[in-house]
Order: sequence, then structure tokens, then C-alpha cells
Amino acid sequence: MMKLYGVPLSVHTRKVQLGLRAKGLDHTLRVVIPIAPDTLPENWKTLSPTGLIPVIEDGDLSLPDSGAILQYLDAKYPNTPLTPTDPEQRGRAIWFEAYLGAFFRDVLHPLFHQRVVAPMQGAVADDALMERVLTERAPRYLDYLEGQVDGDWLVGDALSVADIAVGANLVLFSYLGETVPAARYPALSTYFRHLLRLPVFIAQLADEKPFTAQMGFSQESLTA
Ligand SMILES: N[C@@H](CCC(=O)N[C@@H](CS)C(=O)NCC(=O)O)C(=O)O
Repeated sequence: MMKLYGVPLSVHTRKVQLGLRAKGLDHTLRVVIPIAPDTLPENWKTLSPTGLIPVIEDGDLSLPDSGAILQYLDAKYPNTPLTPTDPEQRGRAIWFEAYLGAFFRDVLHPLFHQRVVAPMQGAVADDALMERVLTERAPRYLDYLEGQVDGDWLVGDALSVADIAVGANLVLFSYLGETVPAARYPALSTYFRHLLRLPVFIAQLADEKPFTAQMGFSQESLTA
């Protein structure tokens, strides 16, 4: 069985778990939290040259990076393709996945750091940075997505890596106490709600529950 190193509260681990679920592939989870050294396996530097999660092991292969892993899974297990074959749709799906990577770096990573990591380390949150992230950066990304969403799927007519990337990121956004207000983002909020009703997302959120409970994150607005 495939082995996944990571933790479901991580956006990029969640992306891989959603992809595995969509394809009906079982996996075992080895919890690795990069900022908690006691969770790192002995060979972690070899498994993850960047030190980031996730990493999978499938037979003899060990592979880091959620984007690379999803491409590998699609090639190796082509049932329920997650990357469209149509050239335009394929390009757009990979673009959205990359765009959400930027959203993670510019918005979620600093928010997570200020709201979760800093208090754990007894550090004072940088309010000016949080303000910038929430009033300038986040709306720029959400406005763009609002203009791109047109129905149930971001690209084509089935779940793709683009939807997985958006959904995986917006789940953490919600855990961090932020919403996608329907008044400002009608298309995006309806689309996100549709994703949350998919069996793969329902199963994923159910499996995340012990981890969210431990961190004091609420799933209420996601499962209501
Ligand atoms: N491009 C990578 C990004 C992975 C990434 O940023 N992982 C985060 C968790 S979601 C991480 O390991 N953070 C720990 C750290 O920054 O030290 C991917 O798609 O897998």
C-alpha cells in the first residue's frame, strides 16, 4: 500500500489525499510535521530534499511535492483522470494549481505562521502583516478566482487538480477563521460549497477531524 508522509492539516498533504481518494487508492499516513523535529523519520532529508511535506512512497519510488505526486498518480493510475487531456484545459488546470501554490505562499503560510506557530512559540503576532495579508493579498487572489469560476468545475466537466488545489487551500483558509463571503464572491463561494459536498471532500474532512480537534480548528462552516 502507498505510504504518505505528511499531516492532513497541510494543504499539500490534503491535495494528495484528495487525489488518492478520487482514484479509490488506499494509503497509510505517516504523520510528519516539519516544524516538530520529533515527528521526522530518520531518513527525512533523503525522502524530502526540501524538508517540506508531502512525500509518497509507492513500491520502490519515493516522490515529494504534491504537484509531482498528482501527476505521477494520474500517469500510473489513469482511472478518474485529474489532469484533463485537452491541451487548453490541461494548461489551465496546471496553471490554477500553480496559482493556488502562490496563494498558499502569500496568504496561508503567513496567516498560519502568525495565528498558529507564533503563539505556540510565545512570539507576538505581526498585526501589520496580517492586515496586509487579509486586506490586500487575499482579496487579490479571491477576486481573480471569482472571475474564473463558472459552474461546478474550474476546468472542463469533472474534478481536476485545479479543483483539488482550490478546495485544499480554502479548507485551511476556513480553519484559520476566514471565509469566502457569498456577497462579494457569489460564484466562488457556491463553487466551494459544491466541492465540500463531494464524497471525496466529505471523507477527507471526516478523517481530518482528530487533527482539527487537536489544533482547536473548527469544521463547522465547512460541514454546515
Ligand atoms: N510545492 C510543495 C509545497 C509543500 C509545502 O509548502 N508544504 C508545507 C505544508 S502545506 C510544509 O511542509 N511546510 C513546512 C515548512 O514550511 O517548514 C508541494 O506542492 O508539495
